[in-house]
Amino acid sequence: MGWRIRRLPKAAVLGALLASASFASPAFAAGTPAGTDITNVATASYETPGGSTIDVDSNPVVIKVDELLDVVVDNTDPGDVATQPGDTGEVLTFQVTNSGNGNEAFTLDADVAVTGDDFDPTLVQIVLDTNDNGVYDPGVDDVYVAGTNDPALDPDESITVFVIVDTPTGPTDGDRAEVSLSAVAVTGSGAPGTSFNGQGDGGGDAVVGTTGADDDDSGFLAIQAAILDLIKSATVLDPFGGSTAVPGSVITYQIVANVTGTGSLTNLVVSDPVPADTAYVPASIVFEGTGQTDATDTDEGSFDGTQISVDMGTVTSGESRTITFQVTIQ
Ligand SMILES: [Ca+2]
Ligand SMILES: [Ca+2]
Ligand SMILES: [Ca+2]
Ligand SMILES: [Ca+2]
Repeated sequence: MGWRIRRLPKAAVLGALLASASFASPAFAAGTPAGTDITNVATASYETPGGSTIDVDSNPVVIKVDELLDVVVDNTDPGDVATQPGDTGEVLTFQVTNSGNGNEAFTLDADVAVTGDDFDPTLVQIVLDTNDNGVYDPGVDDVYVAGTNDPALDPDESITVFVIVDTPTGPTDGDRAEVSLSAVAVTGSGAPGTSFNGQGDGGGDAVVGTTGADDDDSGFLAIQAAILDLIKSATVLDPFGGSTAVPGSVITYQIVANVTGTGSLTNLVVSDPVPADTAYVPASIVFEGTGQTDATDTDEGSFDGTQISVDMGTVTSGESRTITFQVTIQ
């Protein structure tokens, strides 16, 4: 070590070394910032036979902190991103964090052809959350171009990254697709401990950390295709209490809307024209057991003079809705 400590009892030297061995607590998760000089001087003092005190310093030892290259990628979607066959512009969200101790830029790459899943989406683009609001803002957030706007992050700094994909028409309900985003330190990556001489921030070396300066994580698309079945039936009540279809008989039509698959159908509207040779029975629409007015108003049902209509709103898979209405045979 080259200590120049003279005329000191052994215990005094040890005490001085211990006193200087504690460093300030690091402010960053990644540790002391790259380029920081750690300077250490040992001191000692002793009394002369004449009673005066003599102080002795060691030479300073300066150690420059090298740059650790580390990165962490996390998919931050709360679950599978719901999509439907042929849908475009689906958004998967990731967070890229510089877990090293220097400023570092990262090369991003998205893999949409991961195998072992059910289908491959098409990559549209990778987008950086330039306005840092966590939301994909088309035309506002910058489109990422490798080598041009590789995000440069300070230690512990994160950036949100969006991977925009299109869903092909082939997959069916329940199919999933994996989408992976990787980030690699521009200075270098590889086995932990790999050193790039003199390329660290602040003049030290750049050293690959435990992450290999290369990380990736995956998000998933899942096809949620709701399927609608409309089942119609009719019962007849004749003027004699029987079920013959004669003039004057009342036909009660029942329409059941069954939604299966996954996801939901929105703005589901069921209409049925009143058949020729029949007359609509006023105010006969019943939706889910509740009588409806014929007017277009606050309830779900209406009759416009030629057809009945019921606006069911959003119906989730696994649910069904029932309509009945009546006509009289002329
Ligand atoms: Ca750097
Ligand atoms: Ca795939
Ligand atoms: Ca944004
Ligand atoms: Ca109504």
